[in-house]
Amino acid sequence: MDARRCPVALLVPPKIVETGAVGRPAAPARAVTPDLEAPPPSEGTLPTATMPRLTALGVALKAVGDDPVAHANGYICRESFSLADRPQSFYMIGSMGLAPAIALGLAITRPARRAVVFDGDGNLLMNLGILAMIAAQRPANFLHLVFDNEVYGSTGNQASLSRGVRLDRLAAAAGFATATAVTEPWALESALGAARAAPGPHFVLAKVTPEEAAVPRIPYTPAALRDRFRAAVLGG
Ligand SMILES: Cc1ncc(C[n+]2csc(CCOP(=O)(O)OP(=O)(O)O)c2C)c(N)n1
Ligand SMILES: [Mg+2]
Repeated sequence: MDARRCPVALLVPPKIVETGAVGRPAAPARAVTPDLEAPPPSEGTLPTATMPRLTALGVALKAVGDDPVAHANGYICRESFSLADRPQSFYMIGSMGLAPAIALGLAITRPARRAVVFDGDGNLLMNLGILAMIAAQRPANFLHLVFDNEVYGSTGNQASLSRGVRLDRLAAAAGFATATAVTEPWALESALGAARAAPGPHFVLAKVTPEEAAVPRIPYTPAALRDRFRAAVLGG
């Protein structure tokens, strides 16, 4: 690049890049990479999660009915797609942190309908300011559900800061109408039922295991996803 003074593209096959792996043997696949020093557990630490994300997604998809859902990118999309693909599911491809902003725009422009976001801990941590934006806008029809597996699961389980930072408390401090943390499927179902019965914005933190289901990639192009989502939302 220096010699030719022009941009260079490097194509790196999967499983080559691992944070902190230089000079030492590769870590076993999918082990949690302790590359972040976990902050000391805050008061009121939640019980260890036992609920796989796929189970939590199944509960959530049932609870939201026909509501439009903006999904954070990565395996959240893929697992949701594998359980129930629907035109009112928008799967973010590539961009982290932006699903709640899409759902917020929808909530503001379509106040008669609910807007839901299925978010990830890593995604939310990349755009924490969105909590303040949602709280400031106070959309009564907004539901922010975070599947918190405490890792960047889609890229190999690098540890995220949600292990020691209660994301639900950040949402409560920002000014969400309600903020609940759950670790069990029944509690998730009940939290989502309560959220749908009262004005929001609501925040639900579902603590899930880093387990990943063997699921296919999203087969649609970003443009096709945009168009079918737009048609579903405008038609509903
Ligand atoms: C700006 C940016 N950085 C990194 C990535 C690669 N990436 C895709 S998904 C993902 C992990 C997302 O973590 P989380 O929201 O916790 O979801 P999980 O995979 O754990 O379900 C990462 C790092 C990306 N797509 N965009
Ligand atoms: Mg995660």
